[in-house]
Amino acid sequence: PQTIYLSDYQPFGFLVDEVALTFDLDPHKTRVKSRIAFRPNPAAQEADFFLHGEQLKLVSAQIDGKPVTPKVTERGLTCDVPDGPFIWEAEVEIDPKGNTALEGLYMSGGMYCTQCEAEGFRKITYYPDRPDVMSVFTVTINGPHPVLLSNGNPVAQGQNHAEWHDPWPKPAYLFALVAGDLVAHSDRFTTMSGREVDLNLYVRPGDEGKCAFGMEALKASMKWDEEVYGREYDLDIFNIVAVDDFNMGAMENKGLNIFNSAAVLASPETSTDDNFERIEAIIAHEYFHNWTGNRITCRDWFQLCLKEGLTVYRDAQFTSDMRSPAVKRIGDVIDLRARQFAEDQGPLAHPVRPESFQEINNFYTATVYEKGAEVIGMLKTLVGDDAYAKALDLYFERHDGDAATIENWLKVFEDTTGRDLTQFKRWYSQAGTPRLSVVEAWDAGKGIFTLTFTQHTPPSTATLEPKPQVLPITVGLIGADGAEVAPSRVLEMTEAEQSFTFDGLDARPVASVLRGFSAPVVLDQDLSKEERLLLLAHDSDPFNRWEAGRTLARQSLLAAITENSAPDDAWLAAQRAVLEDETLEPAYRALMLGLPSHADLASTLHDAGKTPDPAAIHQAVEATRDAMAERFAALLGDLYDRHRVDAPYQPNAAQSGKRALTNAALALLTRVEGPARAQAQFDDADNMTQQLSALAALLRAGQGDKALAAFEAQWRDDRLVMDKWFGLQVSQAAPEKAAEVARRLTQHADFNWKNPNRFRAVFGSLAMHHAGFHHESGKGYALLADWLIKLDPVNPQTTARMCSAFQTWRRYDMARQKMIETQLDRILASPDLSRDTSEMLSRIRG
Ligand code: DPP
Ligand code: ZN
Repeated sequence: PQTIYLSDYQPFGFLVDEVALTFDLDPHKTRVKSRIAFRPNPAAQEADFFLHGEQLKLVSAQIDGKPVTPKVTERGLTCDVPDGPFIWEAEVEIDPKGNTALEGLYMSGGMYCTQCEAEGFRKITYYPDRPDVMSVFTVTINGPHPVLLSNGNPVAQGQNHAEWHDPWPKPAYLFALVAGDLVAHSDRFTTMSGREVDLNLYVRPGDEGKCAFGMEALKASMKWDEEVYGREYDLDIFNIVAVDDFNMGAMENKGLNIFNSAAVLASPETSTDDNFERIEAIIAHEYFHNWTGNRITCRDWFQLCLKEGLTVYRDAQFTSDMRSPAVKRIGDVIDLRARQFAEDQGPLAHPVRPESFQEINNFYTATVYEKGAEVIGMLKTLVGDDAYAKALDLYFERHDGDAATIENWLKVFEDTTGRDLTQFKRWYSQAGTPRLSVVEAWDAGKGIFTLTFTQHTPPSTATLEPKPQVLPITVGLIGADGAEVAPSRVLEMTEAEQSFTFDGLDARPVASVLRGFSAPVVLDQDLSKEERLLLLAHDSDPFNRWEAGRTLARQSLLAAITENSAPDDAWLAAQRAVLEDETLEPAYRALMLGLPSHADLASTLHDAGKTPDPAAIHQAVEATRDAMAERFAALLGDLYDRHRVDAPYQPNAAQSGKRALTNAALALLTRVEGPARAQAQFDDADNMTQQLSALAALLRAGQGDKALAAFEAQWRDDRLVMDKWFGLQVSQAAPEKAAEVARRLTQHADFNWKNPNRFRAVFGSLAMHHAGFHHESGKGYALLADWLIKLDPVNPQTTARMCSAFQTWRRYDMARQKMIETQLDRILASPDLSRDTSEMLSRIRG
């Protein structure tokens, strides 16, 4: 396969002034007519007329009305064209129903829908399918469906016919079309300048009752973007469509967002609190793309982080404003460490702005998205809130309508602040997670406290010789009595080693370093246990307070794994004090009851030069949870009773927090009390959060068979709830049974493996079940490999994504490595392996 390089970028030889598309819909023989006005691009060197096109049947082509015979290959076509402006017309035939890859125009549950990012438009018609080619689109749709949608504003609606016009020039990846028998949940929004916007959430009949929350989230997002970023919506209509078969979460097509139904449909009976929060965030994310992604798009796919990092950062700000900032930040860091650190420290490591790829779909990664967002957060910390706001205003003013680059983005910060961001730019070009260590010195005579930091990024194939990066390190100092003696201050580290002093101190303080997780690094701070206990009890920074608890938990668990020791008493006592503190929000205390994941522990052991044993990790975590349950039993019972929600269900932060705490308590209590409480909660539940938490506790206790059957009988017709039913059985299985449970579920009549949500419910859960997936039998590896081989010809994108389950394989013992290697080679040997999967596996295998 061909490798594409950032350094090879060339503008396209032609500009597109206008695109008119006509669709005559048919499940197997859809006809697409295109009429495209091209003219030579004065900024381009080369003028080869190459149009992308894949899996298209070319029916006819004309230039300026005269038939032409282009040279057609598997990847596109070339044609001789006139010197000046000309009109290209083509008619192609495509097969939406045969399109199982879910890229381009395809069918899902009887409806037509599209997914064009990154390179799906070329499966719809011949076109320069690259984000820097922007044009105004007019779309005509003919087909026997009550709802016919495309981008922009509706210009004509008739029986089985619709025309749409999008006045905003856009790249082809933002094109969308939907047709089907859909119902709308409608509302209106008045923008800050008084523009009336029609809002519709289209769903399949039967799902009308799951729209209200998504609509409220959309209106809240529209208002927030006006208030916080001054960004107003720019069309008369905004449509969202829910689709069952979708490779990703959702897609920000101009004026017509298409969502995986799991990322938009919500009701108290069928969705958990976590689902509600995620839906709110994804609605916001896609809406925010209207400015950061659509009005200002990317010059090429290497700049993906320009829109994704910024939009993830913006949706995190939104969630913080809607809910609890501390809880949101902690959740994001847990996720960053689990997914992005694993990626950055393994064979798939790549910079936030990659420099080469074979298949761009493989770069919709935690690094581009989540580390990309961290980079924005660091920039904001370094320049300050006011300068950030000014820089963003300039960005929107200067680049509206552009296909922009990271250079453009950084330049607005340089121009507004006068800073030189040359070194900061390494965050975009270097792969790897920096290791930051800190040592302290205390000069009692002078009252000076010195922190000396050292940074080092381990080299990777992506970045052979990493150089020092700019690290904003937020630090506060705590006195022995727990009071803050120096408030948060941002230290700007630029060297490999650098010292910072704090003077005027009466006594040696304890340093609270990297508050708010101010940089995405691995921090090595040699604090004593007493110092960490002090931070856990008193740190005024809620993130670092939680972090102190997490570090103590990790240390206790590592001792349990390597020395078989009992859980640390002092840590448990300090944890109790936090749990009892009624001034702390319940959601925060629920997080305090969490433990580092098995994968986190495996990675920590690996970092310390030890080989992680998944079974030993599992045992240590179980023993620790048992100890917590026994020790805290009375307190947990009390928390469970005191924070039960009696009021009617609301998915808001306050109620969700209480449920998070009571359900964390329930999970532990079931260990010491048996299943009665969980069974009662299951029987009484009137919402999915309560029902599912109870079911999880019952399953873990080995007492879930009856509840599982009842749950299935109740929900068998609800696709999204059944995904939970499939997933939970795997995630709650004992390690030696997990692969067998997954295998049995693949034989269930409702295991529709071509649906990405269902496939992920089973195999995503298996891959996340550390002790189950890595069970010494190797059954987990073999089962996943069987199914990846089966899925690849049907849906390369989802297959390739699931391959990352193997990315940490070099951490484990030789026996496991051999078993995994055998499976990787078996997949690699399958005939006609997709470009997506073969790129992923070759990188993982190394
Ligand atoms: N651009 C989408 C998103 O991240 C993914 N296709 O919102
Ligand atoms: Zn996005």
